[in-house]
Amino acid sequence: MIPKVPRENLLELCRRMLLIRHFEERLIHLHDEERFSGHYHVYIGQEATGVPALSCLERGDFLFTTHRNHGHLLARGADPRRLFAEILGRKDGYNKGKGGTFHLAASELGFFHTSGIVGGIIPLATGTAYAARAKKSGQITVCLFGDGALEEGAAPESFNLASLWKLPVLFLCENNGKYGAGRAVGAAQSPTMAVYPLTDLPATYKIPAKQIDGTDAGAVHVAVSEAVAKIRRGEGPQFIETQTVRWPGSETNWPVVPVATDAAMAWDVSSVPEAVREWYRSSDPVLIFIRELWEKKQATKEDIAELDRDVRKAVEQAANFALASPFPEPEEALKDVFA
Ligand SMILES: Cc1ncc(C[n+]2csc(CCOP(=O)(O)OP(=O)(O)O)c2C)c(N)n1
Ligand SMILES: [Mg+2]
Repeated sequence: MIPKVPRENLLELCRRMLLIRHFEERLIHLHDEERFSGHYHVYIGQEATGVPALSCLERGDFLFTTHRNHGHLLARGADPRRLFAEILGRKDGYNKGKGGTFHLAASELGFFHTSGIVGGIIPLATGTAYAARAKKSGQITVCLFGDGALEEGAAPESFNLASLWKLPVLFLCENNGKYGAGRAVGAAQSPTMAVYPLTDLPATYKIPAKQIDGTDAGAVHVAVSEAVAKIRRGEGPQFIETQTVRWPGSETNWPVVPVATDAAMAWDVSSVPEAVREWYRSSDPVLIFIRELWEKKQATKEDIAELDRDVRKAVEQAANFALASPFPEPEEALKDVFA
């Protein structure tokens, strides 16, 4: 289903999902062209979780994210030029090129820290929730992490305190089926987690927990807006598990683009290589959302094609901006350092 918001908001959600998709496909090519080095991860396949979820937040709220962070920043309205520049280690990046893909911080967007340490942000998010409650600031915290993070001891320790102290935090677990989890809600089981379903873990700590289809933007919007309303009313932490089907391009150690996404694939997947066609036909959250917009008469095929073209152009300009940005001076390494 599509979120119950005005048409212009629906088109903005679509634009952000397409932006994430084209940005990251371009990023993979930049890596293949050796424009940056080191490991990195992409958010492709999870766009219908991050985009509608973060649209439910207020400007001053706090966010924490993981190694799969680019999509979350773009969902929150990050400037793709500064994001590309940061990942490429350039001066015009969000962190002057010193954070890179793994340590992106954009405090103006509420992102204080991105961590590649699986589970590491869960206690940090519990901490900002504690601070906001102590200061009575009304801000809430959203902590975005993967299914693998629940294996870390920091997760249940944080759930315990968050529940005990009724902290204003949403734990949003994006289950992308790394360990063979299925798409059907409730079907996800991990061979490295004794707890099944995953929502039983927060529920043990008396945190209300829901499982939803993470490829359904409308379901995500309903679940997150309800959870956020409860948190703002002082009802304490909430937990949501969104289930997505892992993008075939993320199956290998280094991401690969099996086919360049075109919005028209929402209606015709014949151009998609057969080996990955099923994912694009039935599990691609961006194409599902586009199809729904059209079916519900919120956009014509021409509207979608125009949006797709505009986003591609913006992504190309952003990549060129980043490539033209200088690397930081060597002495920058000694600045912004606390000792
Ligand atoms: C504490 C810690 N242990 C192990 C790793 C290595 N590692 C990197 S990603 C990853 C899997 C994470 O799975 P999940 O949290 O579900 O995120 P996904 O990549 O599936 O989105 C692991 C084990 C790490 N980065 N940090
Ligand atoms: Mg995972």
